[in-house]
Amino acid sequence: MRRYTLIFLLVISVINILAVDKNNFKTCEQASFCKRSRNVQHEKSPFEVNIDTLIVSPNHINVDLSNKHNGQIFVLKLEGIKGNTFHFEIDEKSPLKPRYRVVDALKGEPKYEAIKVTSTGTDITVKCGENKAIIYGAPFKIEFYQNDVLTISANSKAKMHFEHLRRRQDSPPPPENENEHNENEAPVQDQNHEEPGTWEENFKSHHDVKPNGPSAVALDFTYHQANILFGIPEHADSFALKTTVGNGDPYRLYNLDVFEYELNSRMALYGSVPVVYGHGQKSASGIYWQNAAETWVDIAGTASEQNVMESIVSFVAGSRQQDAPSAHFISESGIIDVFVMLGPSPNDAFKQYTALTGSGNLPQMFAIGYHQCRWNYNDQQDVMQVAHKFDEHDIPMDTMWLDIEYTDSKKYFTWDHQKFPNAVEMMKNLTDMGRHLTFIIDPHIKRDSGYFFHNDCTDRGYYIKNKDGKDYEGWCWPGSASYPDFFDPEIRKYYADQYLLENFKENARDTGIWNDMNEPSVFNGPEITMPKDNLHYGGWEHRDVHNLYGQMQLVGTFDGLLRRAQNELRPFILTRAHFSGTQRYAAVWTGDNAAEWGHLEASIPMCLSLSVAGISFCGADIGGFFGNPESELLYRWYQTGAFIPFFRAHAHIDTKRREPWLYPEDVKLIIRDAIRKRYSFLPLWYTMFYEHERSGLPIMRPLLSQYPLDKNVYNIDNQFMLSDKLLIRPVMQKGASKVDVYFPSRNGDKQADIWYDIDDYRKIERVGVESVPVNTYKVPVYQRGGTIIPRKMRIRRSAVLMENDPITLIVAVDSDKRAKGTLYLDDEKSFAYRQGKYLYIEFEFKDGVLSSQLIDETASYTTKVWLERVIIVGLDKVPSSATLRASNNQATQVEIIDATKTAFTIRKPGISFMEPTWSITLNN
Ligand code: NBV
Repeated sequence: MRRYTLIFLLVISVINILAVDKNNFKTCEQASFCKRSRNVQHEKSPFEVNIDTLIVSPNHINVDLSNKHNGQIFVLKLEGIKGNTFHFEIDEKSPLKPRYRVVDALKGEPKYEAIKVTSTGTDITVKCGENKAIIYGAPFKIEFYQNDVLTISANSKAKMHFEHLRRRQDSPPPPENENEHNENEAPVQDQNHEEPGTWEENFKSHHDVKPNGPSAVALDFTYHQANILFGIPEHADSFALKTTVGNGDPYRLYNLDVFEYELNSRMALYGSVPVVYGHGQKSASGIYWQNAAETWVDIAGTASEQNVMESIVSFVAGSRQQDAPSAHFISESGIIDVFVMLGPSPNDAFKQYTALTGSGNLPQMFAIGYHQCRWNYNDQQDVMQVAHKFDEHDIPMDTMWLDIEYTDSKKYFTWDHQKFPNAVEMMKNLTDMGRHLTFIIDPHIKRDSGYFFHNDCTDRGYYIKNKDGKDYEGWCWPGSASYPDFFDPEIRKYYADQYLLENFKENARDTGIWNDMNEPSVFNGPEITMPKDNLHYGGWEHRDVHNLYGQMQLVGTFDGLLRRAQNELRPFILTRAHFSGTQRYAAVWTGDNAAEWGHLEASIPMCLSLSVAGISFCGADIGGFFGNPESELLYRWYQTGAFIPFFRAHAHIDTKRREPWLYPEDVKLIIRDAIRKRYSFLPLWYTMFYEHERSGLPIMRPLLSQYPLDKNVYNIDNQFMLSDKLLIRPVMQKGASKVDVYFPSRNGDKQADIWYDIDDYRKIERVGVESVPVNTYKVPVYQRGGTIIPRKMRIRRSAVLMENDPITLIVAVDSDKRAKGTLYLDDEKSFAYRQGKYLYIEFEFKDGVLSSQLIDETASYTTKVWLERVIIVGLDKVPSSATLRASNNQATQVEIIDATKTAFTIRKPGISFMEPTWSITLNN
């Protein structure tokens, strides 16, 4: 009997190892503000506009709103922003104390635009450019029109909820004069009927004292032109959001360290970006809900969840019209602070979001190469051996990574000298190989009286405080730990200083930094994070700022790395926690996934959601963090990861070593091929990263960005585009010998683009699904006809060493036999490009001539890079030769080689990319 019990317990524990413990995390029912706000049900919103209070300014209006149920007064401010965007805020008119407003998410002050205001009776119309917002007075709602098309409305479902700050009935009476400004306070008798959890809340053994009482804000948005909604990373779920109303919990945004996270889940994960886009055939739009407190988003009416029965019933009833999709945002505190982005195309909406929150900085070239990580590389020798093995097996690799075990007892900014007696020499050896090192620095600080960082933070009062004003103590890797308050500029400065070489001597000016556990993760805290009643700089509760904490650490790290190299090198940082604006500081990875096929598949919708939310530099642990990937899973993961912006293999400390050469030779060769393919596309990647910084458009894109009219692409999660050039359909099923690839339509009907398989230039010109055979090496990737892609075909040990290598251009023509493309070149590491030290080149192929010219004529850069070959794909005839003309018009004949039915090569034009203009004419 006992034996069976033991086996049973063992089985249960194994099952547990593979699944998230949901009991550690709240449901909406258990988060009292979510429960209260989600249940708000009004036939008619109690909020009304007090039109007499309207004040019109050149860029904005202000007007009071009142809640007819309790007499509370609020102020609505609405303003126009250049580029089809509106912003509005709703706050209490006379709050008991100020409510939190998010800092640092926006990249700066938005560019406001003049408005024209008319008002009739109770309603107000605010015109801005071609767009307008109509504010309806009673009941209150706002409609946003893009060029006269109703695109988004706010509060049309009457879900607006605003819990004004109030005093608790049993609290001591306030000092006499304090009440003077608050004549609008709620009648206290209401409080007798308040739900449990309103004034204090328990979760497991944790008690939240809620000194400010209820403070939730909520509002619904309807996307009138949309069929699907997407956004709100980070969730391990489909790209298109599912209907949650009447169907489980809303999506949750609360930065959390979720151990062994589950797929197809709306549970919160490490990051939160509160932006929801809507898309339909007519237009796309978005709502950015700027709030850093715990937030839930309830979704209704999305096509992905359209119930078949429901459609039959509405068809029979004669109304085929489905309700437009809607998103109901619910946050625990703060104000209502909303940006309405009116598109009208998906790419317009993505750009509107990055115009507000910024785009990612162009990384150094090494950072877009391949990263080799595991928890942990044991010592200095191990690191160097692995680096050398990559050379031995002829596999490129740019960065070795060190996880927490390199430190002296998890004290960051120190090294374990037993294992790493000479870290500086190790870094130098890597640099000599053309490689880099990235190491981890977590935010928890070991409470150890022999640790300078802890002593400084204690002496100077740099730690986050608990509700009683004492240094908060939690439990994390080092044992008892405290957390610096990165919201305080002085503390950030101190923290940034720790990265400087004069302070941290065993560091180098170009190491990358990995900020992990920055949700923050607290092993013994409520929901594995920090208590909400903890206190920050400015007296704000942790409740108000939680989702921003990790980002404020990044602000410090970024500043430190900049100053470490005298502002000469672009910092490379990887972060786990993220929020709106994180892209300005760091790359993001999707945390602790598992060595399972489902997790490989999930990496695509997860990175797509991050990409449209501004965070283009995204990736997932190659191979899966937990567990041991079988060979096939590992190589399929490498093949997928090679086409995803951040390309890093990583593994849990308890997993078997999995460097490529530890697998059978044939598997190693497939992995090598995938990594080498990545390196051959580095010039394209680098150009895409530059263009992302410049335009704000994502690098990795959902198909709807290029094919907005094709409804079939709206729910595709296993294909994506890189820029507007490549279509990727990775192989993500075990044992697959073929995969279905969907070739999208340009007009929502039969109009196809031409595609060329990047491996053999096979041409595909169709709309619909094609079953493509795949062998172990095959990754179905297609270049869109009409594009020109730069590649480098001489693969070296690292990206850094390929700097001066020549370029191959792949010209893939469209149905008019034309194509266009770009190439960006600079020193691949410094900020000199911001002073005009770069070349940004445009290529055009038309009427049998390939020409090159500078996009930015004032920029210049001295480079050794030259044109090695041009492969022209999709022409019917092979020319006899080609003539190259440089800017001085001197003509040289160049040879045509390797002609097949679909492609031929112009051999060695040999022209330098410093040549401002040149052309190659095909001769018949
Ligand atoms: O630092 C150890 C790990 C790290 O390898 C991983 O990538 C992070 O997501 N870290 C989390 C802490 C604990 C994981 C169980």
